[in-house]
Amino acid sequence: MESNIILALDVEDREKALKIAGSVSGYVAAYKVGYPLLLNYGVEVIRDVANLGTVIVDIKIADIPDVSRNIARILTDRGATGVIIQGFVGRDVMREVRKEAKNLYVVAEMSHPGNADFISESSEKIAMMAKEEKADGIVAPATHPERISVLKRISGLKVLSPGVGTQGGSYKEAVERGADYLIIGRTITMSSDPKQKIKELLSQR
Ligand code: BMP
Repeated sequence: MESNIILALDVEDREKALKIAGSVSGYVAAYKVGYPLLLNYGVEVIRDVANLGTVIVDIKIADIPDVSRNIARILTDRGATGVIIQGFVGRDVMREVRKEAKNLYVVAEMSHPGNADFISESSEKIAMMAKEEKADGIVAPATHPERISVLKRISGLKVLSPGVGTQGGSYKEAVERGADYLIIGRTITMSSDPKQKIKELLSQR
C-alpha cells in the first residue's frame, strides 16, 4: 500500500538530511523541504532532495501576489513539485501562485496553540477559498483532528496534516478523520531507525 507520510526534512545538516531521506525512499509519499535546509544551503538543495523523490517546498509563502508567484516559480524551477502558501494572505495570492506551482497547498489552520490567536477564526473561509481557487490541498492540524474533517468537508480537497507525534497528534486519529497525508518530521528524523518508525506508523492504519 502506498505511503501517506510526507517526511518533513527539518534537519539543518544537508548530508544528514539526504541520508535520512535516502534511507526511507519508497516509504514516504514526498519530502517536505523548508527553511532549515534552504537557509543553510540555498534553493539548489531542492534538487538534491528531488533526486530522491517528490519534493514539497514549505516556506509558507505569505507575500503580495506578484512576489509570491515569482517565489513559486523559483522553487518550481529548482525541482519543487508542490508549494505551500499561507491561506490568510488571501485569494489573489492563491491565484498567482497557482500559475507557477505544479501543486498548490494552502495552510488553512495550524497545529500550534497560537493558531487560536488569529488563524482559527478564518480557517473555514480559507478552506472554501482554496477550493474555489483550485488548490490541490489544504494543511489542517492533527493536533485538533476534528478540524481535519470539518475543513476537508468544506474544501473537498486533499488534507495534509502536521502535528503527529512530537506535537501530540495521533496518526490513527488523523487518518480516521480524513487526513490524506500526514506531515511528520521529528518523530521520524530523530528516531534511531527512521524506516522502522515509518513502518510502525503505517501499520496503524
Ligand atoms: P514535527 O513532526 O517535527 O512536529 O514537524 C511538523 C512539520 O509540519 C514541520 O515541518 C512544520 O513546519 C510543519 N507544520 C506544522 O507543524 N504545523 C502547521 O500547522 C503547519 C506546518 O507546515
